[in-house]
Amino acid sequence: MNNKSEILFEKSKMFMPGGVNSPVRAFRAVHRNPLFIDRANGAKIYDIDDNEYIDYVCSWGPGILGHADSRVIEAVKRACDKGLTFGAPTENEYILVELVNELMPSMEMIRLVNSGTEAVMSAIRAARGFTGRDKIVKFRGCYHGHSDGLLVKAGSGALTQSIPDSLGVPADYSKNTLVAEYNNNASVEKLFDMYGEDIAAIIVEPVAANMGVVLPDKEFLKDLRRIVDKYKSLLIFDEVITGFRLSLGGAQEYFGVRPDITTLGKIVGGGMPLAAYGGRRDVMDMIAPLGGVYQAGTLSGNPIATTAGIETLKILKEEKGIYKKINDNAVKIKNAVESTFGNSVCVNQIGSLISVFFTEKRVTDYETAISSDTEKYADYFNYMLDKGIYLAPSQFEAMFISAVHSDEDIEKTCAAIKNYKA
Ligand code: KE4
Repeated sequence: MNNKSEILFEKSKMFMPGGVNSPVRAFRAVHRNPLFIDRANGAKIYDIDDNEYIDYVCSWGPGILGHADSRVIEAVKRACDKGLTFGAPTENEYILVELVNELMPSMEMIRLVNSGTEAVMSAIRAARGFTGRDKIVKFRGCYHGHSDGLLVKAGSGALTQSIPDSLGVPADYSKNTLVAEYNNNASVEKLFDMYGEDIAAIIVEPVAANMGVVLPDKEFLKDLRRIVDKYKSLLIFDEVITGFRLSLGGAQEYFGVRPDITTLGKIVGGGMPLAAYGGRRDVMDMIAPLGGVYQAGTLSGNPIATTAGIETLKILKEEKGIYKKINDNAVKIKNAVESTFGNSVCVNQIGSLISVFFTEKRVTDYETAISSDTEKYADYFNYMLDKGIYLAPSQFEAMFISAVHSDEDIEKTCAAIKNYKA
């Protein structure tokens, strides 16, 4: 039963829009009220009615080590005893950015911020400040946080709620955001043929994960690099999801394509509100107090969040076997889904990212992603939830697998999938 969640949801709706602090959490796409979570440990989360679930949301990506990893928790507890925030430089910030640079050498200089949205907003401003150009290119179905100029044909919750272009964003803001089609370099070339001299940057999810998981075609990313070089524009990899997940060096290591700027979030903060942007030194030299691109933040790089990030990255660096384990588990789930549903679904999986699309088409872009039957997904979600398996409450999100999903968890998940009857 979920009585306590139901009661708390009714009360929460009185003081928070939709009773939540981020739209996708409201479970609206799956036609049920959300569960209020009391605690989590390892691969499990527990709602306030004390129901246990195997968690494949992992807080939308940060939870690569599983919930409440004791090493991270102990480090955070020790850091808390020294004070929560000073508004001044700390050694932790240096330790974290040095680690990020070691793992992602394209990030020659890095600024820490508090959310992926803030990282992307700042990266775009840096690109515009560096190039002196106003336009940016994004891809339909990709989501880069909720800053005004990027809420154009956005994915994730914007797609789930069917508001990919948000109210409240003045046309003046979005007119500089050009939209291309994912995996369609011709659509990018066309925009550059028309506006090339005024395009500051392309921003791309190197693996799209906000229209569900959509893999880049073999030459897609390399060709974006070619196009930006031709027009002296910049290439921004939004690695908020793929960073330290697709590999220790992220998608840029996995695909061997070097961006000019990278944005990070989620794993880099180890579950705390911490994100980052960074890249070419000549671009980042534009950032205040060095250059004329202003960006600031009261809690940026705070000692608690940097502690969680440092501990998380250190563990990932020391335990590289994690990647084979989480990737292999994703393949097991993919195989279970394909053997159950056959051609009635499209399963996109890369590394430990996986999405099940309820469509017979191959999902390679926004158009094919939205051909999915979201009602069938909702039915699948509810069936799995009733089996104690917590999936993303939206067709247009990813499943995330952690290092501590046990063989038993995966077997239980695959068994539930195999027993599903639409
Ligand atoms: P945040 O501002 O939510 O930390 O990060 C924004 C963001 C930027 N770039 C990418 C590629 C992202 O996936 C995100 C946020 N991801 C969503 C899940 N698809 C966050 C979940 C939510 O909005 O509640």
